[in-house]
Amino acid sequence: MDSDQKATVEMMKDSYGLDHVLLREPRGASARVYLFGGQVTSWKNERQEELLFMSSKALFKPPKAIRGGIPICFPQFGNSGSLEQHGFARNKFWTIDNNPPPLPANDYHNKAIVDLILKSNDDDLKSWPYCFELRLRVALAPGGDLTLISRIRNIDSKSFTFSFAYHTYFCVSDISEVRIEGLETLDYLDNLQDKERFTEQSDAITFESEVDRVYLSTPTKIAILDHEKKRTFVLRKDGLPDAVVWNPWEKKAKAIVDFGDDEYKHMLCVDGAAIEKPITLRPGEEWKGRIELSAVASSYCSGQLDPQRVLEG
Ligand code: TA6
Repeated sequence: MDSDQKATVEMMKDSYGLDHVLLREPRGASARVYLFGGQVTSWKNERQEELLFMSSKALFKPPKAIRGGIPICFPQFGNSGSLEQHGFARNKFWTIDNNPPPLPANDYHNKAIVDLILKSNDDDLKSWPYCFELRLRVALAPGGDLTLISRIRNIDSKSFTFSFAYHTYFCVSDISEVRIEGLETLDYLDNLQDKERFTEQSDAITFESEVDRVYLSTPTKIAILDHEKKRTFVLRKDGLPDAVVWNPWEKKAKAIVDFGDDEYKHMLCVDGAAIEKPITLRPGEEWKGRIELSAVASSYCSGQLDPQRVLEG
């Protein structure tokens, strides 16, 4: 597509018969959003490089969640109580939202956009007895920035409380050459040590073994620097105070059926999330949580790039 063309939104079916939407912007970037799970499964830059991790063993067989991309974790992150791990939103079929929130022209000029919705049904009510509407807007901007906005409305007659995460699998060249900037000095809950609370001591997060943490009260912007690819992912978030950082490393990777034994080397989950302080909505109230992902060239090589500049830019 050349630059004077418009952004496009195409309904497609994959080889498994699953419906998805292909978003393309004029300079060639694209994103795929599956109606199953309301899940972004692909985000490519103008050079058709895949920026999100998708396991080669991912099962596109509902109701099993697709291993990769950006699964939506709602109404819970984690596995407490009667709900399945990370809730049921990623295991359900969503539909195109025919009554989407307004599209302010200046926000969405020439962006490729799809609006999806998941409404509570009788089956959901058995495991989570609250009526809700979960809307997801996915917008691909000229140049390739990807925005996800979720809106959760309580349409019940009683309040409910939930936690939420965009469980984002970034594609990285080599996890041992990746660092995260923006979480230093923060407290985190360590899922590998019974969710015990610690304070991050290092001036950047690097990876030599399994990491499974929820960083608390994190900044709006987090940078993920891929040294080998000279690429920095910038995650901007609103309404999502926490950030999950997860890499299963070798032993855990081998134990996950829909995950290749060596794939831990090429992925890193950094999730915009609301976990420490679950959100309570009274009847009629709505919550909104947003992430914006961008991938910028970074000449980060032994300190040349000032990560702080990326975070402040
Ligand atoms: O903190 C991230 C995490 O909860 C890990 O413990 C691991 O279970 C990961 O999510 C993947 O979960 P899933 O249900 O997608 O296999």
